[in-house]
This record gives sequence, C-alpha cells and structure tokens, in this order.
Amino acid sequence: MHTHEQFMYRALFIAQKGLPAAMPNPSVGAVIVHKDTIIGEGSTSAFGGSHAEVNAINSVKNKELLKESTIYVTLEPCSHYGKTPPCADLIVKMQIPNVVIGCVDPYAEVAGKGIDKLKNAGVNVIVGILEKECIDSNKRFFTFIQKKRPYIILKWAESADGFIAPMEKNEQKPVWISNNYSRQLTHKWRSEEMGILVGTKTVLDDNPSLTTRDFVGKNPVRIYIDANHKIDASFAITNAESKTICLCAEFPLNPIDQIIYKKIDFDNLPAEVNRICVEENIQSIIIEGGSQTLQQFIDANFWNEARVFKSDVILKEGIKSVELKNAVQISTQKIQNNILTYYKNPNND
Ligand code: AOF
Ligand code: ZN
Repeated sequence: MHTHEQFMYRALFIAQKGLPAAMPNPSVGAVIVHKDTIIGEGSTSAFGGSHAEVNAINSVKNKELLKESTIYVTLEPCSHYGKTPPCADLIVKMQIPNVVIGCVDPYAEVAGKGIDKLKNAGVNVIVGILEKECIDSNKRFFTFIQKKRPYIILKWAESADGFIAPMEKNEQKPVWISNNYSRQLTHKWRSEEMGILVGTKTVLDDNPSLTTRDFVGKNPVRIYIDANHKIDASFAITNAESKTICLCAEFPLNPIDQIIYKKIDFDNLPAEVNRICVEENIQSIIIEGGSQTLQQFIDANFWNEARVFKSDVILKEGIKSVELKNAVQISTQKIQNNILTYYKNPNND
C-alpha cells in the first residue's frame, strides 16, 4: 500500500507542469486513486482554463470507480464561481468519498469554504499532507495573496574577481561573463515570472530586450527604472514585444506609445515596486540588475531568492558586484565556465 505522502508527491510533480502557464492562477496537481492504483490525474490548465480536479476527473475512463476513490489535491478545491465552476461541487456530484488536501487556499473567496462544502456533503477530508511542499509549489501565489507583495528573484552574473560588468562597454569586443547556456537558462527563468525589472544603467549599457526569445514561454511584463527619461524609443525595451512599464519621477512630455508610465517616489524604490506590482497584479518579478538596483532590494531585505552565476572570466576592473546579506546557500551547479549558486532569504519566507 502507498501512503498519502506518496500520492501527494505525485500530485506535486504534476502541478509543476501547469506552471507557469496557469499564473497568476496557482498550479494545482490532482491524483485520483482507486484501491491503491492511480486511475486519473491532471493539473491546472493555462490561465482561465479548467482546474486540476476537472482535468483529473475527465481523465478517468470508468467514472463508476470515482465512487470508491480518493482524490489527492495539492490545494484546497475551490468553492466559488470564478472563471470556472466550483471544484468542490464537482467532487460531491461525482460522489468521490475521500479528499486529501495539501494546503488551504489563501484566496479569500475560497479560504476553507471548499473544505466546509465537502465536509457538509459528507465527504471525508484530510488536510495538511506535505503542506510545506504544497505551499512552496505555489510560492508566488501564496506570497502575493498573503503578504500583498510580489515574490522576488534576484539574478546576476559576476566575474571570478567580483565584477558584474566591465567599466566601459566595447561594442566591437563585448565581454561575456555568463555563457550561452546560462543565458538560455535565464530566458527560461524569465518565462516563469510575471515581471522582470532592470535599472536605467542596465538599459543604457546593455540595451536588453528582456524577452524569452531563447526559450519557449511567455514574456514577462518588463519594468524599467528611468527617473528622468533618458531611455528613448530606440532602446529594445520599448518595443512592442511585451507589456512594458516605466518607473519615473514625472510623466514624460513625449511618451513612447506602448509604455505604461508610473510615477514613483525614488526614496523608497522597493516599496514603490511593491505598490506597482499589487496594482498590476504582478505576482513575481525577476530582477536582472544592475548592481545598484539589486543592492537596493537586498538592503531593504525585499527579496526571496538569488541566482548567481560566477564565471571564470577575469576582468581586473569593472563595476563591483552585489553584496548579498542574510542569504542561505541552497545548491550549486556547474555550467561550463560558470558556477550557478541558488540562495534563499530565510528572513523573508
Ligand atoms: C482549484 N483547482 O486547479 C486551481 C484553483 O478564476 P478561476 O475559476 O480560475 O479561479 C481561480 C482561483 O481558484 C484561484 O485564485 C485559486 O484560489 C483557485 N485555484 N483551485 O480548485 C485549481 N488552480
Ligand atoms: Zn477549482
């Protein structure tokens, strides 16, 4: 016989497949078990589509078996009419007698009401199997709903001698600190977050597009800092490839067509970015530099994860890299001439 934990691990595994297409919806995994055998499973469809429970139930060939089954779900089944009807009602209608839930849905419309609905209909409900893992599988959603702030990932690459960029850019002879594969991985990471943020100097020096062109997936909303409108329509970040927000001190006299301008107080950048993300429903952002911007978020203790590429390239001089504080190292990985280290901020979970 398998344990509840084993089936919940399977549900967690499936839930991963639904991210990031489901965002800003959480991605849920559902596994239906009949007499210790998995007879159906599903994850949340792309945003606006059907929920995990619906997909799992639809995948079961012999619906009669549902009446003797247990459904494992990483998140409490919903109780509300959102873009889709309540999953708790469907479970009751299909007469599934047992529901095992990883964690309670923090969304106010649900928040325990799904569990109540099931219990009131006579369904056996167990809550809290692999709770920590289930919350972590939707860390962006939980952070945004519970703390009213985006989940923040910091990313940079530094040289062996601790520089984030050369002092002067040379168009003819660009210096690459990261490598091809690291950059491709970065594009994957971009596709996993709802927003991407950079400072003025990064736009002026690197002219980045901040898209996911090297990896299948959605482009995140681009957010760039430009207090005094130094960045004009010739920069790639202003093109129409994705939604773009400019954080500025005053609205511009000559706005660029597709840019959404947001006036902010530059004395408190992290808090202002928080405000804009809540306004725009951006549940997570990846911050890709430069060092000044990254350092402001570190100093404000306003970050969740950092992903740092350390290269074997030696620059001898350049722009000093970032000083990470309070970080706990999670893992390292070698990628050709780069060492990628993942850090977590333990004081900001
Ligand atoms: C579930 N199963 O797979 C997911 C749930 O607008 P809707 O109808 O898509 O509802 C979105 C809300 O439903 C979302 O904020 C969260 O509370 C819950 N997500 N619930 O039963 C799922 N993704
Ligand atoms: Zn649902």
